[in-house]
Amino acid sequence: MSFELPKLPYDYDALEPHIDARTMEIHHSKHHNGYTNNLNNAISGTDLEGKTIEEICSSPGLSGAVRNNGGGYYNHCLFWDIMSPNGGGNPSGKIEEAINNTFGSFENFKTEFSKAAGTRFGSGWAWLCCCSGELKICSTPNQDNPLMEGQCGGTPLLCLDVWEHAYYLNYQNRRPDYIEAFFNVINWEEVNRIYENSI
Ligand code: MN3
Repeated sequence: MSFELPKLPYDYDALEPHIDARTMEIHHSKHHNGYTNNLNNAISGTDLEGKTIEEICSSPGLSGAVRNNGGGYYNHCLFWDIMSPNGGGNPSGKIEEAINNTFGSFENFKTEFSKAAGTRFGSGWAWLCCCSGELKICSTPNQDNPLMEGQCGGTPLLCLDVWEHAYYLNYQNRRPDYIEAFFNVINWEEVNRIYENSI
Protein backbone atom coordinates (compact mmCIF):
# COMPACT_ATOMS: atom_id res chain seq x y z
CA MET A 1 0.00 0.00 0.00
CA SER A 2 1.49 3.27 -0.99
CA PHE A 3 0.62 6.75 0.22
CA GLU A 4 -1.84 8.83 -1.77
CA LEU A 5 -2.15 12.56 -2.13
CA PRO A 6 -5.25 13.42 -0.07
CA LYS A 7 -8.00 15.46 -1.68
CA LEU A 8 -8.21 18.94 -0.21
CA PRO A 9 -11.26 19.29 2.07
CA TYR A 10 -12.17 22.54 0.22
CA ASP A 11 -11.60 24.19 -3.18
CA TYR A 12 -8.29 25.83 -4.10
CA ASP A 13 -9.87 29.29 -3.89
CA ALA A 14 -11.73 28.62 -0.62
CA LEU A 15 -9.16 30.26 1.64
CA GLU A 16 -8.98 33.53 -0.30
CA PRO A 17 -8.13 36.29 0.36
CA HIS A 18 -5.91 34.88 3.12
CA ILE A 19 -4.27 32.21 0.96
CA ASP A 20 -4.68 32.61 -2.81
CA ALA A 21 -5.98 29.91 -5.16
CA ARG A 22 -2.83 29.72 -7.33
CA THR A 23 -0.62 29.16 -4.29
CA MET A 24 -2.97 26.48 -2.96
CA GLU A 25 -3.10 24.73 -6.33
CA ILE A 26 0.68 24.63 -6.82
CA HIS A 27 1.28 23.79 -3.16
CA HIS A 28 -1.12 20.83 -3.20
CA SER A 29 -0.87 19.48 -6.77
CA LYS A 30 2.87 20.00 -7.24
CA HIS A 31 4.68 20.24 -3.90
CA HIS A 32 2.58 17.86 -1.80
CA ASN A 33 2.20 15.52 -4.75
CA GLY A 34 5.97 15.48 -5.19
CA TYR A 35 6.60 14.60 -1.53
CA THR A 36 4.01 11.82 -1.83
CA ASN A 37 5.62 10.23 -4.90
CA ASN A 38 9.15 10.63 -3.56
CA LEU A 39 8.14 9.09 -0.22
CA ASN A 40 6.63 6.07 -1.96
CA ASN A 41 9.82 5.62 -3.98
CA ALA A 42 12.05 6.06 -0.91
CA ILE A 43 10.27 3.41 1.21
CA SER A 44 9.63 0.94 -1.58
CA GLY A 45 11.22 -2.41 -0.69
CA THR A 46 12.34 -1.24 2.77
CA ASP A 47 11.12 -2.17 6.29
CA LEU A 48 9.14 1.08 6.33
CA GLU A 49 6.77 -0.06 3.61
CA GLY A 50 3.33 -0.73 5.11
CA LYS A 51 3.89 1.41 8.20
CA THR A 52 1.70 4.43 8.96
CA ILE A 53 3.12 7.87 8.24
CA GLU A 54 3.30 8.55 12.00
CA GLU A 55 5.30 5.34 12.51
CA ILE A 56 7.63 6.30 9.67
CA CYS A 57 8.21 9.85 10.97
CA SER A 58 9.00 8.60 14.47
CA SER A 59 11.35 5.82 13.33
CA PRO A 60 15.01 6.36 14.30
CA GLY A 61 17.76 6.71 11.72
CA LEU A 62 15.69 7.80 8.73
CA SER A 63 17.50 8.41 5.46
CA GLY A 64 17.46 11.98 4.15
CA ALA A 65 14.98 11.05 1.42
CA VAL A 66 12.50 9.45 3.85
CA ARG A 67 12.89 12.21 6.44
CA ASN A 68 12.34 15.01 3.91
CA ASN A 69 9.54 13.40 1.91
CA GLY A 70 7.86 11.60 4.82
CA GLY A 71 7.81 14.90 6.69
CA GLY A 72 6.60 16.67 3.57
CA TYR A 73 3.78 14.14 3.23
CA TYR A 74 2.69 14.19 6.90
CA ASN A 75 3.08 17.95 7.48
CA HIS A 76 0.97 19.00 4.48
CA CYS A 77 -1.79 16.46 5.29
CA LEU A 78 -2.14 18.06 8.73
CA PHE A 79 -1.79 21.61 7.33
CA TRP A 80 -4.75 21.19 4.92
CA ASP A 81 -6.88 19.66 7.67
CA ILE A 82 -6.36 22.38 10.23
CA MET A 83 -7.47 25.12 7.82
CA SER A 84 -11.01 25.86 6.70
CA PRO A 85 -12.90 28.59 4.81
CA ASN A 86 -15.10 28.71 7.94
CA GLY A 87 -12.07 28.94 10.22
CA GLY A 88 -10.52 31.73 12.23
CA GLY A 89 -11.83 33.34 15.36
CA ASN A 90 -11.13 32.01 18.81
CA PRO A 91 -10.55 28.41 19.82
CA SER A 92 -13.25 26.68 21.81
CA GLY A 93 -13.65 23.52 23.85
CA LYS A 94 -10.79 21.78 25.66
CA ILE A 95 -8.12 23.36 23.45
CA GLU A 96 -9.31 26.85 24.44
CA GLU A 97 -8.97 25.93 28.10
CA ALA A 98 -5.52 24.41 27.54
CA ILE A 99 -4.30 27.45 25.56
CA ASN A 100 -5.47 29.83 28.28
CA ASN A 101 -3.91 27.70 31.03
CA THR A 102 -0.59 27.33 29.20
CA PHE A 103 -0.09 30.71 27.54
CA GLY A 104 -2.26 32.96 29.74
CA SER A 105 -4.53 34.06 26.89
CA PHE A 106 -5.26 33.42 23.23
CA GLU A 107 -3.53 36.73 22.38
CA ASN A 108 -0.35 35.55 24.12
CA PHE A 109 -0.56 32.24 22.27
CA LYS A 110 -0.85 34.11 18.95
CA THR A 111 2.19 36.21 19.81
CA GLU A 112 4.29 33.17 20.78
CA PHE A 113 3.21 31.10 17.78
CA SER A 114 3.82 34.01 15.39
CA LYS A 115 7.29 34.48 16.88
CA ALA A 116 8.13 30.80 16.30
CA ALA A 117 6.90 31.05 12.69
CA GLY A 118 8.53 34.42 12.03
CA THR A 119 11.95 33.58 13.42
CA ARG A 120 12.38 30.20 11.73
CA PHE A 121 15.33 31.01 9.45
CA GLY A 122 14.93 29.73 5.90
CA SER A 123 12.38 26.98 5.27
CA GLY A 124 10.44 25.14 7.93
CA TRP A 125 7.34 24.93 10.08
CA ALA A 126 5.85 26.30 13.30
CA TRP A 127 3.94 23.88 15.55
CA LEU A 128 1.59 23.65 18.45
CA CYS A 129 1.92 20.21 19.94
CA CYS A 130 0.97 18.23 22.98
CA CYS A 131 4.01 16.87 24.87
CA SER A 132 3.10 14.55 27.78
CA GLY A 133 -0.19 16.39 28.28
CA GLU A 134 1.37 19.87 28.04
CA LEU A 135 0.89 22.29 25.14
CA LYS A 136 4.11 23.45 23.55
CA ILE A 137 5.05 25.73 20.65
CA CYS A 138 8.10 24.86 18.59
CA SER A 139 9.52 25.19 15.10
CA THR A 140 11.37 22.76 12.88
CA PRO A 141 13.67 23.19 9.84
CA ASN A 142 12.94 21.86 6.34
CA GLN A 143 10.20 19.17 6.47
CA ASP A 144 11.04 17.97 9.99
CA ASN A 145 8.14 17.59 12.42
CA PRO A 146 7.82 17.04 16.18
CA LEU A 147 7.51 13.25 15.77
CA MET A 148 11.04 12.94 14.37
CA GLU A 149 14.25 11.92 16.08
CA GLY A 150 15.89 15.02 17.58
CA GLN A 151 12.62 17.01 17.75
CA CYS A 152 10.31 17.46 20.76
CA GLY A 153 8.36 14.22 20.33
CA GLY A 154 4.94 15.77 20.99
CA THR A 155 1.73 15.11 19.08
CA PRO A 156 1.26 17.81 16.44
CA LEU A 157 -2.04 19.72 16.81
CA LEU A 158 -1.52 22.74 14.57
CA CYS A 159 1.14 23.61 12.00
CA LEU A 160 2.09 26.48 9.74
CA ASP A 161 4.22 26.06 6.63
CA VAL A 162 6.70 28.94 6.39
CA TRP A 163 8.50 27.74 3.25
CA GLU A 164 8.43 30.56 0.68
CA HIS A 165 6.38 28.31 -1.66
CA ALA A 166 3.53 28.63 0.87
CA TYR A 167 3.19 32.40 0.54
CA TYR A 168 5.56 34.05 -1.95
CA LEU A 169 3.13 34.54 -4.88
CA ASN A 170 0.79 36.65 -2.76
CA TYR A 171 2.94 37.97 0.07
CA GLN A 172 6.46 38.03 -1.48
CA ASN A 173 8.87 38.64 1.41
CA ARG A 174 6.14 39.65 3.87
CA ARG A 175 6.09 36.50 5.97
CA PRO A 176 4.58 38.33 8.99
CA ASP A 177 1.50 39.29 6.91
CA TYR A 178 1.04 35.65 5.86
CA ILE A 179 1.33 34.50 9.48
CA GLU A 180 -1.27 37.06 10.55
CA ALA A 181 -3.60 35.94 7.74
CA PHE A 182 -3.23 32.28 8.76
CA PHE A 183 -5.13 32.98 11.98
CA ASN A 184 -8.21 33.79 9.85
CA VAL A 185 -8.37 30.25 8.46
CA ILE A 186 -7.45 28.01 11.42
CA ASN A 187 -10.02 25.25 11.84
CA TRP A 188 -10.18 25.25 15.66
CA GLU A 189 -12.85 22.57 15.69
CA GLU A 190 -10.41 20.18 14.02
CA VAL A 191 -7.51 21.27 16.25
CA ASN A 192 -9.71 20.63 19.29
CA ARG A 193 -10.65 17.19 17.94
CA ILE A 194 -6.97 16.25 17.48
CA TYR A 195 -6.18 17.59 20.96
CA GLU A 196 -8.98 15.60 22.60
CA ASN A 197 -7.69 12.44 20.89
CA SER A 198 -4.16 13.13 22.14
CA ILE A 199 -4.97 13.41 25.86
MN1 MN3 B 1 4.80 23.37 1.76
